[in-house]
Amino acid sequence: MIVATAGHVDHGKTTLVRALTGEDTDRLPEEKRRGLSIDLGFAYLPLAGGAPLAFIDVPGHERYVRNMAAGVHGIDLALLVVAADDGPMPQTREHLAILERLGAPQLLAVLTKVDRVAPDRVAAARAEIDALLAGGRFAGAETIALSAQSGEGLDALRARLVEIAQSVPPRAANRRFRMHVDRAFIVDGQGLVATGTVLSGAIDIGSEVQVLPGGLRARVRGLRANRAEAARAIAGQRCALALHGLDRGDVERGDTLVDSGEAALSPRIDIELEPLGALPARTGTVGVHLGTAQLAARLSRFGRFARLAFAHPVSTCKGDRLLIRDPGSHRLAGAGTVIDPMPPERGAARPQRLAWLESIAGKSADEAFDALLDGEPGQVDARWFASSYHLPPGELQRLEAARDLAAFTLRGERNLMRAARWEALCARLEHAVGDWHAAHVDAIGPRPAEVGAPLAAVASSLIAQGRLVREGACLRLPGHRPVLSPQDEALWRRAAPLLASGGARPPRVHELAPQLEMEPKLLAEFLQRAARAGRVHRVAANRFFLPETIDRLVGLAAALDADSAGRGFAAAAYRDRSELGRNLTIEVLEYLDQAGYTRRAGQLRRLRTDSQEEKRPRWGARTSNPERGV
Ligand SMILES: Nc1nc2c(ncn2[C@@H]2O[C@H](COP(=O)(O)OP(=O)(O)OP(=O)(O)O)[C@@H](O)[C@H]2O)c(=O)[nH]1
Ligand SMILES: [Mg+2]
Repeated sequence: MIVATAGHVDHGKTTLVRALTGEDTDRLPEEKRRGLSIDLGFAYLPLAGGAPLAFIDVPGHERYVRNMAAGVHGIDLALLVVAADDGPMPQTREHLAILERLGAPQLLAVLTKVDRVAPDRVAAARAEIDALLAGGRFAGAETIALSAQSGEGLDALRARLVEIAQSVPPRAANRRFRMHVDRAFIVDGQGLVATGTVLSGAIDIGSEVQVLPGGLRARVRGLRANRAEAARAIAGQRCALALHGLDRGDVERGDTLVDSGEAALSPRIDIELEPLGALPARTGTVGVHLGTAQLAARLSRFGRFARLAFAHPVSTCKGDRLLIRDPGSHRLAGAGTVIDPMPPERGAARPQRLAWLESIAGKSADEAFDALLDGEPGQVDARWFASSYHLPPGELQRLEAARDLAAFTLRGERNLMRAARWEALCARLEHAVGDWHAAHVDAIGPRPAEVGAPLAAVASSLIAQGRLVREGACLRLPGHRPVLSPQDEALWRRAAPLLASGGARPPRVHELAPQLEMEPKLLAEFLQRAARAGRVHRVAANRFFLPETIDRLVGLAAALDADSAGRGFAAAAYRDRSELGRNLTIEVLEYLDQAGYTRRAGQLRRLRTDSQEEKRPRWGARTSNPERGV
């Protein structure tokens, strides 16, 4: 069990820890000289047949309240120390507020220096403490009166601590290793040692850790858990890690150590906000206590929620508690709970976004997973989710296995959706394409935007399943063939051989028109209809190519690309190989670029390979950028 002291300066915190453990936690020369704690102190009380009690002694002076805040996250129990002669004082209140907000699970009040006062003052001070706690999270907490000087009451406190230690629930086992660093120092022969309270998971000698936010990685070469040499430290223990390969300055208080897996890291976080004092009405600069770090941030409020934007990335997890200070007065102005450790940059105030935050606020990983799947838009980014909750890989698998889900790729990330919902999206698109076919029998099929394709991934999935076919920029049902009117069909039978006879240089519209004894304008209109039906490709305003001709021209580009050893080919090389002549070469190459067969970079072109998993278009020009796709 980890126990932290709290309370006003000089009320006897350090003396109490010494009386319990025999250790003096005021080690700094300046602390000795001034008779005052400045930084955190650490001491242990061995218990027979169990883990020792680990004490974190905090300074009471108002100037060092940031050190206090760094010391009390991740503890199991707070000892709020109040001197009987003074009673509650300003930092008693401030520390209590911090403990309430940072989520200390339990609090025990300790009334010290009772040797200095008369018995009726002890009773009065008890009443003052009860009144102080009333209405807060620790209302009704027990007060133990004692004197660290005479030893009176110490046994009662010790016995109570042992009792509480036995009832402390084990920490959740389903999160990965994480520890905010509260001290880092060099030990001769060991190198850099970083200490902290293990918040979640476990860490072993030999494993790799990351130092966040910087991202340095190091191997654990030495380890202590609750000060004893050990092979492993687990959540709820004080831990010291000797980190191989790191040097002074590589790790500092405020950094976070995590295992080697992916962890949330972002210059902005979205929080649920609890206003306590002088908070900016809408936006403003604030001070933030986050883990053991002290940072400046820009606060933007959105009702119950707020965004904190930092100058550098921070690593948080969903559910992390933080404190907000007024940057001028340093007074506690608010508290927060992290809801999204990696929010998208834009759209923070959108109603959908706030509803989304609302749906997962205060929820466990399991609950939030369901809430996201059942909410809008009903999809969960798997990597975001696992990082936000710092889940081990098996946990996400467990969540997935317990539900009937469909997985798909969205903006390069694996996303999950309830299978029934996903199938409904697929069926809706399939039907929309069918309806479109019915309304446009002479056309290949709709562009995705014309049928309101909800997600690119829906169309891709249907294509992969063979339920839709991609034709250039269009979609069609596998069975759909565009039909021409009988007149157009008859005309096509005459026109197709003429187009074919021209090879790579089919006749232009005004050359073809006299051969077919037609007005060029009417012929152009007919060829447009044929293009819509996928019979020809419109390469330029007056030039239509048969699909097999396009295939040959693409083959030529592929051959030149293959010969270029990865550099790409020039238009002149294509002209020489195709013998198309300068102007037509440019027209053809521009068509190939625009249709997505080739990609132009400066004067050179390469064959596109990034969309190879997609079916190469055979009919119809691909006029949209395939990267944006459907
Ligand atoms: N008579 C009496 N004096 C005490 C008792 N406990 C602490 N003191 C004295 O009170 C003074 C302050 O004690 P500390 O333990 O340093 O107080 P602290 O709360 O750690 O102070 P900061 O760390 O600076 O906030 C010291 O001179 C102690 O000897 C007690 O139970 N009885
Ligand atoms: Mg002290």
